[in-house]
Amino acid sequence: MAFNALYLGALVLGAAAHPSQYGSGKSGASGRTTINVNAAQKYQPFDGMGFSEAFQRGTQIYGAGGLSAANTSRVLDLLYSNVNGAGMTILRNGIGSSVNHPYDLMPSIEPVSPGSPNNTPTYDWEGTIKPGFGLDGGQLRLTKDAIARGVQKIYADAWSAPAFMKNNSNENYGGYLCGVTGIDCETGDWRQAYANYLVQYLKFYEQEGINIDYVGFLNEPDLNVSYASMLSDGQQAADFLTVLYPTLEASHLKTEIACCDGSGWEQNRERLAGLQAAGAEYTLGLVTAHGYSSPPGAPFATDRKVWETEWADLEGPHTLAWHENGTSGEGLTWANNIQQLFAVSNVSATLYWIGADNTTSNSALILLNNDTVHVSKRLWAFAQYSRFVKPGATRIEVASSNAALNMTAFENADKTVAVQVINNSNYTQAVTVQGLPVGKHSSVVGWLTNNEHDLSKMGVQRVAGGGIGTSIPALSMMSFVASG
Ligand SMILES: *[C@@H]1O[C@H](CO)[C@@H](O)[C@H](O)[C@H]1NC(C)=O
Ligand SMILES: *[C@@H]1O[C@H](CO)[C@@H](O)[C@H](O)[C@H]1NC(C)=O
Ligand SMILES: *[C@@H]1O[C@H](CO)[C@@H](O)[C@H](O)[C@H]1NC(C)=O
Ligand SMILES: *[C@@H]1O[C@H](CO)[C@@H](O)[C@H](O)[C@H]1NC(C)=O
Ligand SMILES: *[C@@H]1O[C@H](CO)[C@@H](O)[C@H](O)[C@H]1NC(C)=O
Ligand SMILES: *[C@@H]1O[C@H](CO)[C@@H](O)[C@H](O)[C@H]1NC(C)=O
Ligand SMILES: *[C@@H]1O[C@H](CO)[C@@H](O)[C@H](O)[C@H]1NC(C)=O
Ligand SMILES: *[C@@H]1O[C@H](CO)[C@@H](O)[C@H](O)[C@H]1NC(C)=O
Ligand SMILES: *[C@@H]1O[C@H](CO)[C@@H](O)[C@H](O)[C@H]1NC(C)=O
Ligand SMILES: CC(=O)N[C@H]1CO[C@H](CO)[C@@H](O)[C@@H]1O
Repeated sequence: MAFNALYLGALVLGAAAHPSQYGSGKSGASGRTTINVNAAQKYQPFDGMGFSEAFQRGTQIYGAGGLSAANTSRVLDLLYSNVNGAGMTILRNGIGSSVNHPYDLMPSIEPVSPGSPNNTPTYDWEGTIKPGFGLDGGQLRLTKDAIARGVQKIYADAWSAPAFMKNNSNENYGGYLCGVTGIDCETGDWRQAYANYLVQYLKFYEQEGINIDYVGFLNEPDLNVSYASMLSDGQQAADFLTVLYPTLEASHLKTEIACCDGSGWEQNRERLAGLQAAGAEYTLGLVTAHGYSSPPGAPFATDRKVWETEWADLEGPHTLAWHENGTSGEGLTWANNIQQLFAVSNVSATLYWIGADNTTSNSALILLNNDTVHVSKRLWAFAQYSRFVKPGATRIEVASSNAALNMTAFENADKTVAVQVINNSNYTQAVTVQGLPVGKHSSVVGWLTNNEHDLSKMGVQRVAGGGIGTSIPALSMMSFVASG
């Protein structure tokens, strides 16, 4: 791509006529679009981006399906590196409920019922070993590697309580936690026992040197499915949250509670409203929701931070492409999904479902097949954000007179600014970006992803007034990173 020929140094001098750091907001002459970044207008905090390797998917990274050690390193680089990967900073682990663990079940730390909620439980951390892959079905090993590579937040989420704590006596097929509203079990009220169980899981990680930042006790509580699952409405969530909260408080752990990982935005909104009505919102550190059953839309009515903790293309045709025909697994589709999550749904974090897996669907960012590694453009869509926006950043205003432009901007803690611009049109768009940090040693770099490029570094022209001028190819995404 003849990108350098798209420099428009002379043209953008016109933009320098705007003395204000934030420009005038008007489109320039010659069809140029002026993009105005305004760091004075701040929105939600940014916590990071990530994925999960639950259900033993992590063992695929370490060779369960034939990946060589050389490619294990390559895959970890692709996921975590700030030099040749996506620079992801969040890992979501699954807290198991299975009494044994053939591929791909997640082992429980309490496989045997103590008989009654008041009896002393027997916790079993050693029993969660996956031979060759270590504790917690392989997740502990990945968690350690992820932290060593810069991951800053660990979210541990249970898909179900152990079967003996539920009214269907099964970790699968929904069922409810015994003791919440409307669920009376012959064996009694297991809420405190489940809270103790979750806290014990956190303590096992602590003894391995890892602080789990957030703990969740539900996954898609609106769905009754054939794998680990547990149903709950908002009132029932509140019935457990008000037991888990003081249990965590009484421990020395710093872990905060996340809820409710509804299968879609609206399913989660309903549960959040229910637990708020029951007076339990004070227990939450984080509101968490998925993107499947109903796509992310309007923000939730809460002042808690919101994370989109799981979403993927599970049904579209298998694709590694950036843009073919706009199907649900394409990279450009995910670039837009992520943009809307931050700009419209007010999330502080965006997680894909799986990072790397030996799947033949689009449910992972990197598709493994024995020792071959297929990197989807979805990974680079995430990288356009996660390489340059780091935990501690704040979303800031970015606007242009072209109402159709899809953009986000963030100011990092170190005051570098990263702006993401998606051009969904079939035409190259000339843009001038104003309002970037200006300083003696300031620099701006452009990063491009499209059908031809995977986060390629692009020179951009700095113009007077602190702006930059460049052109964004059709059906492409560019990030601009400016240091002050
Ligand atoms: C992935 O590998 C596991 C063994 O680790 C195997 O059981 C499973 O069938 C494989 N999945 C696919 C889709 O190849
Ligand atoms: C991976 O490929 C190697 C070499 O061809 C083969 O021996 C091995 O059985 C394959 N493993 C899997 C899980 O398909
Ligand atoms: C568990 O409780 C739900 C809700 O009351 C009920 O529909 C279901 O039948 C119960 N399951 C069993 C196995 O009793
Ligand atoms: C969940 O699905 C199973 C299997 O279809 C069914 O037997 C059970 O009654 C369902 N449970 C609830 C609470 O809907
Ligand atoms: C966005 O989320 C933050 C918390 O992260 C909250 O304070 C703010 O009110 C939310 N804004 C909207 C429009 O919901
Ligand atoms: C999209 O393009 C791909 C590759 O050409 C093709 O396999 C697929 O069928 C197309 N899908 C649709 C919905 O047009
Ligand atoms: C690693 O993956 C690449 C890309 O799929 C493949 O060409 C190579 O053979 C694999 N193995 C090693 C040891 O690099
Ligand atoms: C771009 O943003 C506008 C305004 O939020 C939205 O209506 C439109 O759907 C977005 N486009 C894409 C492709 O997401
Ligand atoms: C781009 O061109 C294709 C093929 O001609 C057309 O289907 C599509 O609607 C165009 N997209 C836009 C955003 O104009
Ligand atoms: C600046 C720019 O390229 N904007 C385009 C981005 O994509 C949307 C949707 O196709 C177009 O409407 C914009 O003109």
